[in-house]
Amino acid sequence: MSNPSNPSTRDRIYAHRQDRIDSFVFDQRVAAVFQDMISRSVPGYASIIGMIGILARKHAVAGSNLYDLGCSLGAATVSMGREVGQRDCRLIAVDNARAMLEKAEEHFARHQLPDVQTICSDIRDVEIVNASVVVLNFTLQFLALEERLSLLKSIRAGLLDDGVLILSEKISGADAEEDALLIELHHAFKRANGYSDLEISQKRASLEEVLLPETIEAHRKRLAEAGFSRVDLWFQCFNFVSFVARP
Ligand code: GEK
Repeated sequence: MSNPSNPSTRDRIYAHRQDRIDSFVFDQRVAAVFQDMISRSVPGYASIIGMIGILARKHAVAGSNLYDLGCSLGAATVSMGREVGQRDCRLIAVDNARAMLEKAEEHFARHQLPDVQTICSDIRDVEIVNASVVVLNFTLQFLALEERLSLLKSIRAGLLDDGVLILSEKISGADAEEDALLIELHHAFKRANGYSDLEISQKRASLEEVLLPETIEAHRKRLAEAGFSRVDLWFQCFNFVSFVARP
């Protein structure tokens, strides 16, 4: 299962013992190894990216906007662009980490997607309009809990009647026992992908106050409160899930 990637882009950020673990930030160092980091850390990441393209193909309508909020290197945007092809849609990729967005722009050029609009901004400050597809692929989890509902409401307000929100999140289990099991399985997955126990524990400490997972139930409740009438869970592997939510 390990992924013998190019040594220069291999994620080794937490490989050495650090005296002090700072909170995780999406800086240049992370951007340089992000592809390797997310592939070896999120079970099913490649499948989710592929399926976002399939969902976009089903829901994208001509003349509408497709948003990738917290796009990182733009993998979901590329997947949508590939599937939506000649349809007259605008792809909009947003991230507040300049280092990520610069790499995303290179990625779009390499994939012949020169028309993607990139916006370096906090996703809370971007107005969602005329949207047939909105993607939050492992991004909402980085917002403070009290900021999540208003973002979902503004996405709901900007979605067309037949539009969809694709929301992927790291979750916590419904009770302590399930949570412990999911975490244990996730760590086993990371170990199988070549991360050491030291890397796993230091990364976990750095994310402690930055990535705030919630239960599936909490997500369903908030999505309903934001005005989504239908929420379906279409992917789960361990503590990683993805929902498709409709107005
Ligand atoms: C993928 N979707 O590969 N505003 C804008 N961007 C933000 C904010 C914010 N408030 N908070 C976090 N980000 C991607 C993976 S990574 C997930 C998403 C992970 C950005 C942050 O800069 C980073 O690029 C991204 O959200 C989260 O499909 O690293 O676990």
